[in-house]
Amino acid sequence: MSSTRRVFMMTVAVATLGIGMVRRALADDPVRVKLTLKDHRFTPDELRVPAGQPIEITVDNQDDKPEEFESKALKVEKVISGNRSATVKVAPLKAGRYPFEGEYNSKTARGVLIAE
Ligand SMILES: [Cu+2]
Repeated sequence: MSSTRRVFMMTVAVATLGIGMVRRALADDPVRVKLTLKDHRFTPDELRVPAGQPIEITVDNQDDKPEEFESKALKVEKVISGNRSATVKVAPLKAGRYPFEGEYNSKTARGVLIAE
């Protein structure tokens, strides 16, 4: 193999590797969504996210009282102090509906995450 051809092949190999890494970074990047909790209600109370990608849900608790963000379907549970926010990570989901609630006020603090 000529040295010119060898350099060319190496350049192609490095470029291909580079593209592969960028693709992987994009696929692994979490989809970030935000929920606001106020007067013990979530806004929005219905969230749509892509299936098959990790999700990060930030819950901004604008009430003075603590709340526990909980979803058995998503296997998350997190206490958030009053006037604080917290972020929970969710592994890539299959398409479907995943209800969540504020456990301390579950009559009003309810919502659903829809993966599609
Ligand atoms: Cu709980």
